[in-house]
Amino acid sequence: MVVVIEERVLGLTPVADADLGRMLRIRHFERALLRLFERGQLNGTTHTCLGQEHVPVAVSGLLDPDDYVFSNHRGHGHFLARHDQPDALLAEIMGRAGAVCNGVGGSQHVYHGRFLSTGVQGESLPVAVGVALRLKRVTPGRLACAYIGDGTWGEGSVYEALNMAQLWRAPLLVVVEHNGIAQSTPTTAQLSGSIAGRAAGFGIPHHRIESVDVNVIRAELEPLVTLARTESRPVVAEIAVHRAGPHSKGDDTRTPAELVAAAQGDWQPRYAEAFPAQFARLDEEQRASIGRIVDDVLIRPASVWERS
Ligand SMILES: Cc1ncc(C[n+]2csc(CCOP(=O)(O)OP(=O)(O)O)c2C)c(N)n1
Repeated sequence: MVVVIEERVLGLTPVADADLGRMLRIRHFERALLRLFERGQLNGTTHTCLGQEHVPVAVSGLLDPDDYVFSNHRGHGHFLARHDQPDALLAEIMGRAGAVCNGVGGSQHVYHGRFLSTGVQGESLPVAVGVALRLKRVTPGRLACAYIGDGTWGEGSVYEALNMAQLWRAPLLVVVEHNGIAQSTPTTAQLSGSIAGRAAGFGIPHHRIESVDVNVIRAELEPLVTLARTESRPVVAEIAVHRAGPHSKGDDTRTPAELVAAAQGDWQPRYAEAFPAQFARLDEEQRASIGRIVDDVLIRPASVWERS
């Protein structure tokens, strides 16, 4: 399918309220988490997806309710783009009543419906291949979508999984959020060749997307998703993003120049400039909504894990 998007404001196409609202909802959720940490109201660790919120919003618009989603350590946006339950996710991260996994999974290990995340790099892909094969047999046309970072291409399990996925024609959509850094290691210092070349080594179709425009990303992804569904095969979508926040909380090792470049690549100020009235309205709506959710979750009792 060829999608032509002509109307642009400051390089961005007009965005639906539902998409921009969800991107801002995730942004305010992540900011709230960092504030809670600063105040000592959140324990453990967390990795926010600041700067990358538009990717799962674009991807989720192409997913079917029966598809599976596999997420990683930076997974709040992946979850919130799929399930609009910020209260249940915040309760999970804080170990409060109403937590999506009774508070035993925390930020990185969430299992809900057809969503599964793991903090162990490279752990999800082999599982996603197995689930994709099951989907192929039982409900043809459905797929497993797995989000991984560029740094995770250093894990051997990624290659074992891609090998079997291609050999067995598993309907697998691998979404690579390429932010150019893995914790504190620049990708240029740890990845030889390219992700495109590595996918090609297995004969797996690959497409790299440079835009921060949610409509453009979705339009460029759509043919790949269709290929995975109709021909039952793995595909790799690599999306260039900027990590607008630290790796986890206060651990940003990038130089001032690199931080400026990351801020300039962030979708948020660009949407604010291109669509000021729409942005201001939705931003205020989501800021207030997440604020109410935080206040509500903060006064909840501790979650209780009941074995079933
Ligand atoms: C097997 C394994 N090794 C190391 C870590 C520690 N760790 C967590 S995130 C991360 C970097 C991941 O980089 P990337 O895949 O590019 O994702 P990003 O953090 O940039 O989103 C590392 C080394 C881990 N979680 N799992």
